[in-house]
Amino acid sequence: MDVMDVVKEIVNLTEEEVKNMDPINIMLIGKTGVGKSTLINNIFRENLAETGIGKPITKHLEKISKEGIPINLYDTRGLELSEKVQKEVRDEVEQEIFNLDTYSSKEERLHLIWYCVNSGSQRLEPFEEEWVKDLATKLPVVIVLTQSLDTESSQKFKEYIESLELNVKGVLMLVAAPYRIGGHIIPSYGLAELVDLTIKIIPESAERAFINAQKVDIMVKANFAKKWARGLSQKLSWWALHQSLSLMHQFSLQARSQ
Ligand SMILES: Nc1nc2c(ncn2[C@@H]2O[C@H](COP(=O)(O)OP(=O)(O)OP(=O)(O)O)[C@@H](O)[C@H]2O)c(=O)[nH]1
Ligand SMILES: [Mg+2]
Repeated sequence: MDVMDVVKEIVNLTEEEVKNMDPINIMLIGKTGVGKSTLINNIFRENLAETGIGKPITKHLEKISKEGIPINLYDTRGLELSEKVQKEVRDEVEQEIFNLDTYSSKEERLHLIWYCVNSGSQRLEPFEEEWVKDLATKLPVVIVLTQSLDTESSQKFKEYIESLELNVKGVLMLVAAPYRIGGHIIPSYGLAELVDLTIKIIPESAERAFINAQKVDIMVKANFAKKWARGLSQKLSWWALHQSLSLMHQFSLQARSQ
């Protein structure tokens, strides 16, 4: 089923309503080669990721959208094993999450994260475990087990990840694009389920974004008050200086006249 059909079916919307729907903003994170761009291409049913159509945000981040589909996907790339690169990517991603949460308009605010892990690797690195836990305190996270060709071992991996209690909204197995192995074709599956779960999470996420926006509003006001107070104190000290100078002047005049 097409993603648009899933969106329409779940939310029960007409074409017109979908057009006017605020987009769902999702960030994809995961190690190099797990299949994030493949997932994006298959969500949009077009080769959009890595064709230069995305809007570059930073060195490792790109925003990918398609006319008529109310979903914006932020694709990260190059999360390699090197600790230096990992830190660089993580810093960029964290900064962008903060920026989108703090400075962007309501339509641009992030709703959730798809953290992608290759099922075949059967491994979630310690740095990923720690990062996912941290991300889950900021936004709803769905762990996407990509390239889940062997459903039996993928299911075991899924259960293992669930047992880690990372506070994520779900762990989902999928194959984003059909695989050709020898003469066989393994069909894709799981895309509609991912969109379905995502849309169910959105109301909670929108509420969180609203609360964050309020927090930000308070923060902005507090900052403004701080700046204003600082300006005032500068004025006050200027005023105090002025007063003491004029007092000194008066004293010296008095002293001279005595
Ligand atoms: N057939 C098939 N191939 C896949 C799938 N997922 C990933 N691959 C293959 O795995 C390779 C890497 O996938 P990408 O989607 O480029 O990985 P990525 O996560 O975007 O990697 P970076 O951009 O480097 O971070 C590609 O050659 C894909 O063809 C899938 O669901 N089906
Ligand atoms: Mg990619």
